[in-house]
Amino acid sequence: MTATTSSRPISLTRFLIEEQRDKQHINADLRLLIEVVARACKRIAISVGRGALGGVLGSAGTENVQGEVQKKLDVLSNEILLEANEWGGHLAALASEEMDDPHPIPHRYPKGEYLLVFDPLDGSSNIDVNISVGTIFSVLKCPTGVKEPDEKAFLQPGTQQVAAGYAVYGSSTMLVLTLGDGVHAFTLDREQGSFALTQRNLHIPEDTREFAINMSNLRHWEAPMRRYIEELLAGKNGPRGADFNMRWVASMVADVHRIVCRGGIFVYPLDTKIKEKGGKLRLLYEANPMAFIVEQAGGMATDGHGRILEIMPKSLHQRVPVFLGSKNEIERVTRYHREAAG
Ligand code: AHM
Ligand code: MG
Repeated sequence: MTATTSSRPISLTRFLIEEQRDKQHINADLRLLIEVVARACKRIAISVGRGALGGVLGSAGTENVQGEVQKKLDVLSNEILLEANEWGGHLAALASEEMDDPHPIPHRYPKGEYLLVFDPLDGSSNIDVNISVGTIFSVLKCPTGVKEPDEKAFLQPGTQQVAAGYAVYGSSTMLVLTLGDGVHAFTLDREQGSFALTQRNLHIPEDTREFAINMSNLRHWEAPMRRYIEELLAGKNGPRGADFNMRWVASMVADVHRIVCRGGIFVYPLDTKIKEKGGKLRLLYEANPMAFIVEQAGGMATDGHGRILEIMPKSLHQRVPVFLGSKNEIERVTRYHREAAG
């Protein structure tokens, strides 16, 4: 039997047009924004996929605002996202992990009502060893009346996000997206050059026996964190009465993607090494978009005490502890922290 039109997967373009036309869930500018980000992610996927042949592995010899050595692919991915998003007229400004300050829209182009903030290539330490990396993005509205958005315009709690997503450059390239109405996954069809909808309404189970954490920091953690993990490690004979499994890719995108697909928790808690900085992961372009996605998929995301999405940001590159994934485990580990705080 020949395939009918209706059996073909829905393209990202068609999905977005239906969100706009049938559900009136997004407007034309937000649709364009998502399409442009997806197109940029395709270009990044090509560069990542070329690996050593593209001459893009290794360090760029520069540092970002956070004092981290930038990889060539960090810089390239940032440029790809900037260039793709500057001229469409859908954005008021952009900000990124790789730039000290927000990037204004050049005066020669029209400006739109949205702000885009992103981590162009998350999991940089994995680039040179052919392990999954990704792009994370968050979309906010530019505050009314602000013509030249500066850092202040971006300092909005995660509850204000109108869209968020990530692309994971793994064995296949996927785009996972929320527009505030569930979480949907698209797979890049390399022959067609377009993203096709492969799963609607991803759901994170409430219970899990799988956790993701950098265990090498155990001795630096705070007491409630140690208590929680030690209980998991005690397995069947411990207080939890069950064996737990551990997975740690060290690419937030890949670790969160696993959780969005089959449940689990991802935790990057405070430890004595990073206490002064407030945490490891950045609120605006790592924690917030992932928290939005996880909540939309039925999971939970906290900073160990309260909901990540309700944190009022104080600076563009602010860091926070991150606890996200299957609800019942995140509730428990958050409770341990709250109890310890008294
Ligand atoms: P990056 O944005 O510079 O890549 O840093 C963030 C990454 C996350 O992807 C990952 O979860 C974490 O840092 C890994 O940390 P660690 O080096 O402790 O394993
Ligand atoms: Mg990152």
